[in-house]
Amino acid sequence: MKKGKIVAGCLAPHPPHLVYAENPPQNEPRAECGWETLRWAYERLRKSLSQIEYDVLVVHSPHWRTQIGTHFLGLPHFKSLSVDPVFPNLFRYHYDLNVDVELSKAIHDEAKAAGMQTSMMTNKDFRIDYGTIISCHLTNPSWNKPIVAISSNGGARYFNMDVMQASMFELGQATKRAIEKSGRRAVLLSSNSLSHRHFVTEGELPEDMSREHINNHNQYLWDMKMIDLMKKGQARELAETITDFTEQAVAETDGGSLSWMLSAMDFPTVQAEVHGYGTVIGTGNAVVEWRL
Ligand code: 2X7
Ligand code: FE2
Repeated sequence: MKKGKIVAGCLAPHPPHLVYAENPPQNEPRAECGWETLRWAYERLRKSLSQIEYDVLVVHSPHWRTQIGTHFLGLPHFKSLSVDPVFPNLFRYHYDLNVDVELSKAIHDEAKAAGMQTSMMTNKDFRIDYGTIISCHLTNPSWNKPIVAISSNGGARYFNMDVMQASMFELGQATKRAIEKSGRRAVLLSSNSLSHRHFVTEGELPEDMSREHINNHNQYLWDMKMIDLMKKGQARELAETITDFTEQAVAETDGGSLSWMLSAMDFPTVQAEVHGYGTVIGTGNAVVEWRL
């Protein structure tokens, strides 16, 4: 079997607003535009990924949060309705997706062999979280490739942020080993915003862009610091800064998705392509691609 490879890693944030504003047939609510800087950033990411061949999207999501260990989707097909609990007015999405169970199980087995707590999710009625769905939809709206979905872990609250991040670095290495053995060409998705303080009220028209701006300047400066490290190819420094960033910017890296992905890519020195940055209800979001 040929050796598998991670061909790209993408920071792929999942504000439900972005799917809402795209008006795909799967989503019930209708919008009149909104959040173009980020939607056009995703357009650029899709164009870039269309130039490479890959077999599977492997996504790690902060909204599938398991308290004990790491879980993996373990059935070939899931179909249901996903409703965002905070923004049901924006996201009621009918999904119908396929899972690369062989690769999912292979990553599970590698992580287990490395001493991690793991479990395969084989409940056919399991509701896929909106983080997974949105990052995959915006990266590949045709859903013509299978996915592997990996849960994030609540260890940052139960132990502390450094402990959780360290375990995600291990999970990243296990993911890399499994992909290499599998023969697959994989694109990784870290499904998270950067700074994550959001406003607690919404205008009557959610897509009224005259209201949209970063929650506060501190959050913005932290986002720029992290993006600068990505652009300079300093993934190791990024990983070393991630605990301070997460705690001081209340960042959505608290699920470990970005740490998992940086580690799986072996902390690349390649300069990342920043396709765009924008805010959603005050949170900071960047669409970024590491082409390996
Ligand atoms: O889950 C989210 C998010 N990460 C960012 C912005 C707004 C809503 O939901
Ligand atoms: Fe989120």
